[in-house]
Amino acid sequence: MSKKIGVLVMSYGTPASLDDVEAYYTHIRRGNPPGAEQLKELKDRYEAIVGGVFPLRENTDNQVLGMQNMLNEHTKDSDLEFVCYQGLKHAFPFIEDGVEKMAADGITEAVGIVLAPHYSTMSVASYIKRAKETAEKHNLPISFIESYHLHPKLIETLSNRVNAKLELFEETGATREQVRVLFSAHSLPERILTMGDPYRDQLMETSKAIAERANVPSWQFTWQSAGRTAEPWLGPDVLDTMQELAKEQVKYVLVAPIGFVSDHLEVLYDLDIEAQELATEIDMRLMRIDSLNTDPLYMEVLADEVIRKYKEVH
Ligand code: FEC
Repeated sequence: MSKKIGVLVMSYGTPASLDDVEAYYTHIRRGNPPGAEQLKELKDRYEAIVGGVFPLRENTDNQVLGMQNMLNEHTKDSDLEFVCYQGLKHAFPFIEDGVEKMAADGITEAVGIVLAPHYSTMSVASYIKRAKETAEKHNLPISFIESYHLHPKLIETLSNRVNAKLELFEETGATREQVRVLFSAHSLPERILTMGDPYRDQLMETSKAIAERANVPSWQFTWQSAGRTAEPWLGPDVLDTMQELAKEQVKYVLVAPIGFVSDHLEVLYDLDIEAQELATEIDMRLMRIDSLNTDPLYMEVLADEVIRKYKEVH
């Protein structure tokens, strides 16, 4: 009989319906309900997404399934069976629900991974903390992958995506040199830097590795999707960067949101609607690389990392 290992696959989470947005937003704000205007503004953003309101739910479901299939493929000739459980940061099934389900199913060993390649105290560390606390209550040993931002297959697939869009620019008359590639990721409060957080450095490492592999002649890193709070967030924001590039007469921009692994609000609204609107205003041609979603190479990255982590602790 094969040995069952639980895999807690953690992701940000999204509301289940428009009626759920308030509870979701309140959870993100650590229990403080948003004001009526803030709530309306967030609902409006969800409703503006082309092709459906909450794509992250289906995308995460598909990623978990894709990862499960990849793990089965990798372990078919072994006596190990990895079983994936979903745990979301801000929506049902919460991280705690995922761990509890593993315990209820009789899982006695587990590995946890986040659907975000870069480590930060405000993202991955907080997922891990919650999972660990619940696992301890159930005496369930669980080890975690903290980051995988330089996994060769991640760099390969992101480089392919950058190349594909650079070629599209070339087909429409721009040279590669004329296109500025903007690698981007979710901003965080500036105070993470004084905490020695590796987030920014890891993002720079991923950007450099892709730029080298894809032979990108002209690139820079920028932040996006900063939170609506009073404290300073890491910048420059993508919209400010675009304005600066317009002043430098840069006409072609390719945005590569390397901190995200699927299509959701921060990609489909912040980049595809908000940044596109600005691009039209300032007469800039803006494209974005396709999101990873269930890209088989990304599924391989996740499966490789889980198997590697399991072997490391055994
Ligand atoms: O499609 C969806 O429904 C969800 C899209 C979504 C993703 C996402 C990923 C990250 N966030 C990160 C950090 C913060 C911090 C705050 C914060 C706030 C929001 C709000 C929404 C939201 N985030 Fe998010 N984030 C997504 C959506 N995020 C909506 C609330 C309204 C707003 O400010 O726009 C500030 C609150 C706090 O202090 O906690 C910080 C990071 C990631 C990428 C890593 C990960 O996926 O965990 C970091 C997707």
